[in-house]
Amino acid sequence: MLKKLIRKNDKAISIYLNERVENAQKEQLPDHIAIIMDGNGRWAKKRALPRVAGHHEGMQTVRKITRFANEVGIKTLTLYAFSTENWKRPKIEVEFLMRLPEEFLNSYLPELMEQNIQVRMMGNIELLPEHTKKAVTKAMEQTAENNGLILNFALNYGSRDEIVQAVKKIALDIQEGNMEINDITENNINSYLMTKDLCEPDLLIRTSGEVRLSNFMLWQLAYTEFWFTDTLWPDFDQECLIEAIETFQKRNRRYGGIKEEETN
Ligand code: V07
Repeated sequence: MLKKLIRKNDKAISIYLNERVENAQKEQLPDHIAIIMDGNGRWAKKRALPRVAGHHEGMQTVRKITRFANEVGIKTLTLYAFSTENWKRPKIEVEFLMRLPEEFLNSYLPELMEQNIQVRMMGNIELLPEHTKKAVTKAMEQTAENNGLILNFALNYGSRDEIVQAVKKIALDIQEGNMEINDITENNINSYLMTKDLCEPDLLIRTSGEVRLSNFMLWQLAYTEFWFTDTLWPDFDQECLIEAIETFQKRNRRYGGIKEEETN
């Protein structure tokens, strides 16, 4: 009897979610969603588990949310998986984290292919351990022809580092006579960033109650809508994502399609 009730309840929830997805799809969806996946350590602590258990659970959330974002019709999902600052964490935790891309891809690459998802990465790949680099490179190559959701992992990524690298490349191009100072424009700077082939994020989500950017996409987030939630990343689910999308759409509606900065 209890089982039946729970199942019924499950079904009610999924019908409700479906309806919300269908309604969201009738309006302008955010093309690009970027997420700072925070709260994995806190999730583990609450359960008296080691921090790495939280990271592992967070990886399952990545799978769930990627699949759902693709189903909803989001074009690009950027996930902040490892920052340039994260190297300061205990060695054992860093080593565990550096195994996650491999584990994720070993388990889920076939289903990413099935779902037509394209894996990309932004960040300094050179400084990653060889085994991590190999797994990510293989996934990027294998999925390069897929034309569904772009799943863009920020891995060993830091926005200031990205800007420093871009400025160096611009300086070099000027020094070598390929470019003049007057050629430096916003568009041109874009083309030197790690996001050069992507549109700018329309919606930024940060979980776990922190309200900071933590060196994430500082240039690209100039006009992005921000949505913060107290939910810890391992607890983040389809309903949370649809709520973020609905909030985004409500704000868009309030502008009447005209972005504030365009009315100034
Ligand atoms: C990581 C799980 C999610 C919460 C945040 C920290 C821990 C998936 C990946 C990944 C990265 C590249 C790739 C495929 C999967 C990942 C790290 C940490 C370092 F090609 N989750 N996840 N990478 N966490």
